[in-house]
Amino acid sequence: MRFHFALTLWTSVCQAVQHYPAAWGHYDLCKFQIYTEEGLTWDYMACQPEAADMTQYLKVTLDPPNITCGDPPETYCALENPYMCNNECDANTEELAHPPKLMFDIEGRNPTTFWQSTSWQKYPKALLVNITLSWNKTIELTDDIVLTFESGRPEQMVLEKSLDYGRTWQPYQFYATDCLDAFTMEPKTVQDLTQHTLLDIICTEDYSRGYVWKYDKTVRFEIKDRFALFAGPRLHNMASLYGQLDTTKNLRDFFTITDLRIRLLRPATGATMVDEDKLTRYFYAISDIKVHGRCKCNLHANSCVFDKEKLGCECEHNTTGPDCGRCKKSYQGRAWSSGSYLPIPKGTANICIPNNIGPVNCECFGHSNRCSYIELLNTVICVSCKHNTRGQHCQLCKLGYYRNTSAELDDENVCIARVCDNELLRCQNGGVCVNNVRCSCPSDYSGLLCEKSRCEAELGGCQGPDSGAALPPPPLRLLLLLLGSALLGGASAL
Ligand SMILES: [Ca+2]
Repeated sequence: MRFHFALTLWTSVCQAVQHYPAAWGHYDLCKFQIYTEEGLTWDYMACQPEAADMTQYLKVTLDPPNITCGDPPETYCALENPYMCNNECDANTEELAHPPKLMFDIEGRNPTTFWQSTSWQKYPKALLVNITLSWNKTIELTDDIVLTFESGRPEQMVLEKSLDYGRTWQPYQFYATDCLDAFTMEPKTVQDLTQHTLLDIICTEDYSRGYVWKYDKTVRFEIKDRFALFAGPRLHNMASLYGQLDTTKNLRDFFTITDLRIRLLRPATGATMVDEDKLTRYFYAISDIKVHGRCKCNLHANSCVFDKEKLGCECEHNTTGPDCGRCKKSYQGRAWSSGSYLPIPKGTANICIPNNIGPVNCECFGHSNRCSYIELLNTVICVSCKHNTRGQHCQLCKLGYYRNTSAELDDENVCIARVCDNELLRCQNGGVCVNNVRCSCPSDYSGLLCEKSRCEAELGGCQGPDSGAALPPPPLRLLLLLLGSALLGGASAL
């Protein structure tokens, strides 16, 4: 079953401006057709599947396997009233059975449907139940995990996660009526966390205390409060969160799971003493589990399919694998890389490129930092060349602009508008305009419009007729000086 609409191909018909759908900030599009001077081509973007109710795609396992009530049939008493014992459980009667699947059906109608465990008949041996939810696929959590208990919230519980399909487990959060007593941990709440301690594992008493369970039945793992540490209280600045997720692997991994495990360690008792005569008062019952998230596709897919009981990304950008975690066989021209949320809002696709294209850099002489792979031509071209350039590597000048021969290819002024004409932009000092592209200057002048005298450019000035030539060469000057001195001496003697 497909839970995200298929990629919509949207063709731009406007040549001058690239149009993108309004929702581009959500990374919901993997590629987009644009019009370049090379024709219609793809522009690639980072993309991810829409978040969804992930409980539709999981496998649930209970340990011990026979912990569900009703085999043989049992009668339970109410926790708040030990004399009200009309709760029947019979695994073989549909109306009285409480199988695990009732934790994931649609709630909101009466009566509430729930899974229920056997009672604490083996007291004082602990009533331990592990509920494992497996997706067989990495998923990224996008909202709070919420468990609804119909039996009173457990007095001790641990929520755990796995990132390797259940091989290893890490705690997500501890829950207890008394954190110090149960786990030797100081009680904390999610509000105590900061950006720096966001990854700390805490024990909270917020969801275990009190006996008013009829009105407060939920146990929560607060994903959104943690997001809010970066994105603000109403998650209005998701850009900040995406930026952090992009650059901090630990943060990204924190919200990523393949499995969840709910370890129920002690049921609600509603008192400090356990009523050993009425152990049928104590059990676990869960009516609903909410897990909201999206398939992790490394920003290379915008849809995820559930086929043959298995989730898989519909990979784009020439990637493959359940998480789009590698390049297709014939697209290994450079190392695989995850897409990036940056720069916001479109991100970077980091597509895989063909093997036979050789080492391809997005080489655009500094006039663009974006490239696009054209499958038809099996080549990579620069997209959106700036500074009046164009071409596969932005190495040519746009129509109406000319190559400035005095500038290097990576110079911002490499392409300049018409240099000279015979009306407004006349070549000076006798220069002649050649094809409007350059002035052909007389030998004494240089510059774009022959406006510079070569004398000015040379150090020490020019040897012109009005300057140095006024003085005779040094030996003749010395002779004249001596003659003058002799004449002046003679005159004074007269
Ligand atoms: Ca239910």
